[in-house]
Amino acid sequence: MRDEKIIVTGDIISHHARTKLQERGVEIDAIAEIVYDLQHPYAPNLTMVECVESVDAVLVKREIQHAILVGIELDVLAEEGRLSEPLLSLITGDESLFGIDETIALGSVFGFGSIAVTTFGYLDKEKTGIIRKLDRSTDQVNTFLDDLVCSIAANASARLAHRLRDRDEAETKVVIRKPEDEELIG
Ligand SMILES: [Ca+2]
Repeated sequence: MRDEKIIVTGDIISHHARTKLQERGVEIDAIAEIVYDLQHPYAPNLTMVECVESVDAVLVKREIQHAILVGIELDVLAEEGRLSEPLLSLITGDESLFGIDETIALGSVFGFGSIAVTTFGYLDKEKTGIIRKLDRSTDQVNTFLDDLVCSIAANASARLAHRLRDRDEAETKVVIRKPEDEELIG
């Protein structure tokens, strides 16, 4: 037991979560590309900058950062053989009935509403872009990481969908309001 309690600030957690993703080969742009592919059919004017911004906003959430730290730590410990059996074999073998990798990632999806939950399910099944690359990698253990990326992308995509709808509605309101304004002038 430690005598002194170390206070871990949000800055430290955020920095570590981002660094860990990068160390494991996951760049923000690669997640943003998945978000772009998901949202572009509904928003033809969507830019990659908006997708990157949405991924960044998701990575600010403490719940996501914690999930990233726990998941990647377990992947790395398994890779280095530093877990006890049978957990070690369950993680290194990416045992399909294990399910804790999905549970941790799914836990951080609920904060972004039902669209995020369904998108997570879709990405987990389709494994697009970097998710497929992680899933097929033989260089490192990505049992937790592939699900974490599904979660980040699903959250960023859902967040963007809500924002784009808000923006559309705000624009429509201006159009609707116009005749009223003109009447008032008269
Ligand atoms: Ca997995």
